[in-house]
Amino acid sequence: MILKVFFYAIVLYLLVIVYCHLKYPELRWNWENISTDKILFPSTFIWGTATAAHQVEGNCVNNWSEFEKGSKDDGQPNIKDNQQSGIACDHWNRYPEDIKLIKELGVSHYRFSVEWSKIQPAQDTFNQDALDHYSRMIDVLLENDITPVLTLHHFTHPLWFDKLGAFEKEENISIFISFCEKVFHEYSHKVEYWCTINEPAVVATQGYFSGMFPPGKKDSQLSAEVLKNLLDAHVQVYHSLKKMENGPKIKIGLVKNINQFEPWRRWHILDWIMSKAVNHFFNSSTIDYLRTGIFKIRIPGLAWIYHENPNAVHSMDYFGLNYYSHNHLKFQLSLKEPFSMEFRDEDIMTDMPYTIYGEGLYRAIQSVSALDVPIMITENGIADAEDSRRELYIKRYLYAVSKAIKDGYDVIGYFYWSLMDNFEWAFGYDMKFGLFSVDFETQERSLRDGSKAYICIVKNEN
Ligand code: GCO
Repeated sequence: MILKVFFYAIVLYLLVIVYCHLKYPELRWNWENISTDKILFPSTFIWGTATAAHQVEGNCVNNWSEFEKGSKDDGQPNIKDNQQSGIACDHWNRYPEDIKLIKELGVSHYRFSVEWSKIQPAQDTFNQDALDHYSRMIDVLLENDITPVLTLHHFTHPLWFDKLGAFEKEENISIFISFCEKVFHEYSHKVEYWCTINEPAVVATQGYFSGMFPPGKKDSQLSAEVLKNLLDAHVQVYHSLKKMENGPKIKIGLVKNINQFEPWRRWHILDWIMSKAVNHFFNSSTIDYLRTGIFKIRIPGLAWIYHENPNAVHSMDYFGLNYYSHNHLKFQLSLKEPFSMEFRDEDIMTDMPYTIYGEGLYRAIQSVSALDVPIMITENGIADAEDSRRELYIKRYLYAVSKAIKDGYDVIGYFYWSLMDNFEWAFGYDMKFGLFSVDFETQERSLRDGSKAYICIVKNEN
């Protein structure tokens, strides 16, 4: 009898593993046999580059600048080596010369974010100088035939909003909506593309699960609630801006980072369960919410939430997809850290803790195509201080985009992250994502060799 049960258990285990293995393959292309030298794109394809206010402007006083001064429970600084964003790339003052750099790339679009704490330094005060600043910057972009793509929330918010509990509290969403309406009122006659919130799942998981981002909390249920509130905030911003003057003709999207979580050992059921649970939290809960209007996270012992918002369906004119890489998770017996991240020897690392995986961008496009709206790649790029892998990265990932278009996916544009080296959040200035390197002593910018691959593809000279 025992033998029989044991036998059936083994068969069942094998069946489940084979099913998972076939249903969720880890796509791998044979790059040896693929030519990435001549990649073609439709003539209407949008080419751009991206930054975010806190990472480039300098002198921001917000939830991040506060966090940069602090340390974790174990005494480690919140930011690597206690770095602080400070004056960053001084983009606030140097934007005219930076726009010349954008021109040099040959791209037609620039994605940037406005800094909420500068525009609304107190709950009852809008700073006209800050509003005029962005207005001028938009004008200079337009004079240079660069189309502005404006992000309303890119990780940062004012300290007064933080003190109110930020997106931990559903009732604070309306405060964010008023800010968005103000900004939309100012610029909607000259900005055609808008991004509501950048990477809600990153804000929620890094801020409230891993504690790597402000407010540095580790509370998985709260993390799920913050994600729900951020997504609801996106939906409400979308519908309220759409009702405003210029709303109907403006394109508004949510920006979401897709990062696939894969089992390290494809025969190990616990690695599968781990990776499925993290994928569910980080990726599919958001996509399902936007598709069905139902937000649910059901991970026993971790987070349990069910919420309906029918307005989430049709709450975007395009989907902003940020994609960098995937991660392999290996189960480990520890409540504190139930998995570790592993890397295969044959994979090429970036300077960030992830590998070069161009196939993943193709897979990400496939998965978000379920939403049935045009897809804009709002971020993709490599941290590569030595500049030894940038060209390879650009060619592989853009090959994946061109293949997706050839296969019928509606990808309308691509923004390289980032225009120039900048403050890479918890990693400080160590990560060099820039097409242009920045000497932070002199603020001098120089084009990296590896970036020329991007220029060639943009100009169709590859
Ligand atoms: C994010 C942000 C960017 C990052 C970039 C590189 O994904 O964290 O949108 O601000 O700098 O992704 O990590």
